[in-house]
Amino acid sequence: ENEDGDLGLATVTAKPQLKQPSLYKVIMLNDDYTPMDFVIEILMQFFYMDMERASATMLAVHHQGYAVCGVYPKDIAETKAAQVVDHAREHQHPLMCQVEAAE
Ligand code: TYC
Repeated sequence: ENEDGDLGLATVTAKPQLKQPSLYKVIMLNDDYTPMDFVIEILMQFFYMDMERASATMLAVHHQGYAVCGVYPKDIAETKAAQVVDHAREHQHPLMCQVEAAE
């Protein structure tokens, strides 16, 4: 018999309640100026999409106003969004990303 009594394994395997959502969406926003090819290249470079998926995602943003590019732990999502925006600014494009809790 252990000191947890009959709770046994349940005591040591129970997950603590999370204070923050664990996953965050990186959302790309539409604008009127960023070239379509540039957006496709970003989706391939930063989100590891193949050309077909990158093209479809770019068109979803273009037509719906936004699309989810990926879901990551918070720090990775924020880093990716910042890298995308920095890259766009280096090329004088107004492309914007948002990070939002996934659940
Ligand atoms: N709307 C842009 C254009 O017509 C293309 C575009 C797509 C811009 C996706 C941003 O996140 C974006 N050139």
